[in-house]
Amino acid sequence: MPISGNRVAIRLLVRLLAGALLVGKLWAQVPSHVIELTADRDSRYKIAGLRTPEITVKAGEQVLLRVTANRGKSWNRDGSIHGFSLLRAKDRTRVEGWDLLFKPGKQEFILTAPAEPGEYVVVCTVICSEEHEGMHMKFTVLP
Ligand SMILES: [Cu+2]
Repeated sequence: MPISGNRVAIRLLVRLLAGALLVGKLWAQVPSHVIELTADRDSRYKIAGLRTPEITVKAGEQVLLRVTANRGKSWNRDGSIHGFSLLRAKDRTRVEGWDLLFKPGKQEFILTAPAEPGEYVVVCTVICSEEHEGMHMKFTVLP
């Protein structure tokens, strides 16, 4: 009796430790730089507290992009209602890994900032209304 009781206790302990390790691992993967963005129904990016939305990151850092997307007047067949594509300001070329599509509601992306400091621009890639062309914002990468 005491032996099987010990076994149960040990099994429980092992499970608890495994659970704690898993939680620790997941926690470690969550970047500390969190960007809260709204891609809104009026074809505008919005960031709370900023009159003109703008994102600033450090070169190569991990960021968590937390997005709330609200449907505009039109959207893609696949259900994407806004896009988010990062371009180099100097030549408008796309940055790999930063071509995102948003579905209605909340969603999160873990992204790695460009290695090269400089000026970038975010543009919407979904024709979300007649105002779509105006859906862009400044994005700065600091050294
Ligand atoms: Cu758009």
